[in-house]
Amino acid sequence: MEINTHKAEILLSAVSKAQYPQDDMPEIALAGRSNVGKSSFINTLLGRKNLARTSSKPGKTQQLNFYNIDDKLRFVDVPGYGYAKVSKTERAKWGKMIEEYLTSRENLRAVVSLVDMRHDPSADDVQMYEFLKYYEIPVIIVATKADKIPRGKWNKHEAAIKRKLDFEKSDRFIVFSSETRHGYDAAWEAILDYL
Ligand SMILES: Nc1nc2c(ncn2[C@@H]2O[C@H](COP(=O)(O)OP(=O)(O)OP(=O)(O)O)[C@@H](O)[C@H]2O)c(=O)[nH]1
Ligand SMILES: [Mg+2]
Repeated sequence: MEINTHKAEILLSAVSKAQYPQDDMPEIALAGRSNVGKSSFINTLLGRKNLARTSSKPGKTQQLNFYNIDDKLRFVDVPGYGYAKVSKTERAKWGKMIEEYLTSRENLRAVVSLVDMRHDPSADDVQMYEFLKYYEIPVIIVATKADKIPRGKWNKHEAAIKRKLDFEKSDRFIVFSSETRHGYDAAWEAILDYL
């Protein structure tokens, strides 16, 4: 499939099913801890500086943001989990919103699940991976912020993440950096494979 990655725009933001776009365009969702780099990943893949809002303040993305890419696919930026300063009520609302999208959205082709390459996956990261496995949603693990680790240590970090996740060999694992754009081609290739 030929995609003009520069032809991208935010389509809409949604908090519930009734607000999702009503068509059958394939969607790729981005999930991960708050501040892990989901919005940066989207911007990098689209060659844009700030289409998806990024912030050093975690918890910035509060809704499901749908991005239309060349009328061929959509990215869905999902609010990050594990942000401590959110109330219990907020967290429950968040959980319901994500669950509703992930378990019922027919357009969904795969989830790009981002983890911070510098650290072992958190309990939330592991839970997300298990959740996706349980619902048989194809998953692409993207280990981001690779620029913050010396190359000589990449293999060690990758192995540690895979071990902690109980990573399935048939899934894709991509080492990524929004700073250096390392992993750009591999990420697009993995995404297009699921469309
Ligand atoms: N060095 C480095 N910094 C990154 C990378 N990706 C993201 N960041 C930085 O990490 C911070 C958070 O990035 P975002 O893309 O806003 O993270 P997010 O996952 O969308 O966060 P929420 O919307 O709060 O869930 C920003 O300061 C980014 O510049 C990366 O690959 N390398
Ligand atoms: Mg974000």
